[in-house]
Amino acid sequence: MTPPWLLLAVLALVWLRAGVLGDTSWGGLYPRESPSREVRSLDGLWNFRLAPLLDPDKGFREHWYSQPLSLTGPVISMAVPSSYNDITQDKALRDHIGWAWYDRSFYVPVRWQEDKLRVVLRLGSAHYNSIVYVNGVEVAKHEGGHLPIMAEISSHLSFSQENLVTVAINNTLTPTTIPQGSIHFHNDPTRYPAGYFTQSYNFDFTNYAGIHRPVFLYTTPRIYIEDILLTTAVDGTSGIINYTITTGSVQMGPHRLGDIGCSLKVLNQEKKYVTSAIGCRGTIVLSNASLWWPYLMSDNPGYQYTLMVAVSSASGDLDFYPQKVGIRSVGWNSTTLTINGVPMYLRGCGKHEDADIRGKGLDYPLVVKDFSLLKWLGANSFRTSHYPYAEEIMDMADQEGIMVVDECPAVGLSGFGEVLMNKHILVMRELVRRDKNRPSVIMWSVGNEPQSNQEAAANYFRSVVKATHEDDPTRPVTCVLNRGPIEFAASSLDVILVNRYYSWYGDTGHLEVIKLQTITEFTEWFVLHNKPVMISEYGAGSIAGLHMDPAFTWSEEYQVELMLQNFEAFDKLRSQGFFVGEMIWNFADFATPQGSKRVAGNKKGVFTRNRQPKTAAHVLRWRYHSLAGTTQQLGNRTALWRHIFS
Ligand code: BDP
Repeated sequence: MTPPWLLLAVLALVWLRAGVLGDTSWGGLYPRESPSREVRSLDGLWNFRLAPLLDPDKGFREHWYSQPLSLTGPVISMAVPSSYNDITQDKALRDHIGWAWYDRSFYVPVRWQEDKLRVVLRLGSAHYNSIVYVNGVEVAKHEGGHLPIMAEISSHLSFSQENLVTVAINNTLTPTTIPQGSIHFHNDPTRYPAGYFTQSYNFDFTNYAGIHRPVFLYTTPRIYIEDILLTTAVDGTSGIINYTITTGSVQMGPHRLGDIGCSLKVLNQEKKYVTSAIGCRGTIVLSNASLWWPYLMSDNPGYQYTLMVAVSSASGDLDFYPQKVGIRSVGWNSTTLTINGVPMYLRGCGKHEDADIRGKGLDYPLVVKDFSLLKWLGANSFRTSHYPYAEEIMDMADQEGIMVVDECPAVGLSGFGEVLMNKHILVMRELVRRDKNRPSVIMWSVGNEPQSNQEAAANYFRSVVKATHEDDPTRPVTCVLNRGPIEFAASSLDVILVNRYYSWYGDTGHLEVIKLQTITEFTEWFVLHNKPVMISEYGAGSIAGLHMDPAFTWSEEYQVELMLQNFEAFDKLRSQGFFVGEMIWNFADFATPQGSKRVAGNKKGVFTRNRQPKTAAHVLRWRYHSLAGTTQQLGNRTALWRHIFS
């Protein structure tokens, strides 16, 4: 029997093995093709094996990464991207805690070697902790489940034979991971088998694990565009783009690098030439610019130009990268948020990356469906509750004009020690660096529902918010709160977002108290903090198809009546001038761990997990289109809803 202390030690050891943040905290520009760059997908079916629950270190001890996994034991096929949990009938796979191993082989063209290209391997994300090997050599380590992992692998490749990429992933959460979790050993041999342990965490969504986002190989020349930083502003009818291009280079051997020059061409949405600029840093002013506007705020929302960025050197290398830019300004003061100088009211949803079978794996049909539904609702925004979403989703938000509150994975934090804080700052830095150029991102959220009634939260959040502002002074920073108006985190924030479940978690069944309680509390938040306030979560669970009248908890009627009461409160708060938005919880039903408080998942969706509307979705659609002044666009059924709401 393995004694629990030994298991603990082993877990700690494997944890340490992959535990340093920072190595690969820059995921690089998203892989895009250009005249100088090739992109190849490594998505598909990989080989897969779990490490034994009670011998988590086995794969490292036996060097599973140094040869194909199929040679060191049994493997199954695993879809990439996808979570591994719900793919098979195997409970052990669904509930696994610890290391999981993936591998696949691939070829690279000899031409890449002949052309002396730099080859990069990039995973959009892998949850939570990952180590990546190419041909048996460790090329990257990354902590954190929702941000990219990048490694330059040129010197590890074989151009004449098959190559092997192996990824080891560990989903264990600890008190110093973001988000936090803990492992519990159950040592009573009369009640639990030897070595028995469980994992708990302070959030309700399933801690899905796996290679969740696309895996790419891409090439660049040896002198390449490393990063591009854009900020934009609006001056009358002119659009201003400030840009900084950072270049990188790999070993040039005996050759001198020479001076590196940058240039860029601005193309409009029809890909027609608009203007150009020279220099690695500068400002471009476009007269009569087409601005980036949110959905339903313009006839052409989500307008983006393309900057074709180029770098060159005396040795002749040339790299190109097509970088989109949406010109817009975001402003805020003590009562208002503005976009292009116009006050904005956020009408949206808290979401999850979540669907059956694939869990949190990126799924293009789902991405298109979700944006179609957001637009059908008349929503102009969502929050990436409770972690950064896939870049492919963020691309859609940019393109469709859907504003995003971009949240890091710090959900339900407590403790607020220095180790946690430093990691939190690094995660924010990674997130800001990834999403800094996105017009859709109008606010950063450093977390959701921290236990910030603890005094230690004051300094902690001051530091995290300060670091975020240092990296990006152009957007407001928030943290989603739920403790009560006297919160230690609140004073550092630019905008106050609050989650509140009147008549659901408190006064359950008493819909009549919602209006009074909501107006009282949100007014208090404003009075105490003198900052714009919005509700970032409210809602009720409903089982699709369960109808009860008078309204009863879990029925569709209860969910709808709760919404209608909230709407009355929101309208009143809005009229007082400081209330800047409403986001319902949740866009769709989503998976949660097994438990006695959830019926096969969290059912607060206005859509089912399969993205079919509950009655709530129709009501929300009416509300959002009314707020946008676009109910006349709703087609024939408008008459029905107008009738219901009149
Ligand atoms: C909120 C959390 C959210 C939960 C929700 C709920 O922010 O993640 O899903 O409660 O209980 O407190 O439905």
